[in-house]
Amino acid sequence: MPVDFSGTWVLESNDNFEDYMKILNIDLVTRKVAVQLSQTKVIIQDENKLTIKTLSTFRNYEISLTIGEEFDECTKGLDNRKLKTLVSWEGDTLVCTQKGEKANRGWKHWIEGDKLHMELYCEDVVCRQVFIRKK
Ligand code: YOG
Repeated sequence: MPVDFSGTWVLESNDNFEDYMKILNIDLVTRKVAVQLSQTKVIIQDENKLTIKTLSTFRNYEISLTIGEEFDECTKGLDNRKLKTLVSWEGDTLVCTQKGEKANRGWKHWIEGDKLHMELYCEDVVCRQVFIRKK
């Protein structure tokens, strides 16, 4: 296990989230609410199993997966698409590809000090989020 992402992480910056939501065809009213939200990631990592909860006052989203094994993801409550999702290690970075209707979709997570970094991408849009570890 290269790195342990387990912990509770609170959103500190959220760059370009609006464009990421636009490219996923999220409607204006929902975007206006979502862009204002604080998000908390609760990550449980156990060997090659991973649960990631993304929590907010508006909606929650949770995935559980085995690293290195493709699974069916449905982004229920987000853009409600069906994806073939694969999460794997690239060094100490967790890299996710989400095959589906939208090209070049996925995300990356890595840790620098007490910060959890995330890149969310879809087509030509990249959203960058930074979370701070909750003590
Ligand atoms: O995380 O894939 O950590 O699943 C991205 C929202 C906003 C709802 C959140 C609720 C994409 C309305 C998940 C925000 C925008 C906007 C809190 C990102 C879609 C709808 C849930 C993600 C991975 C990696 C784990």
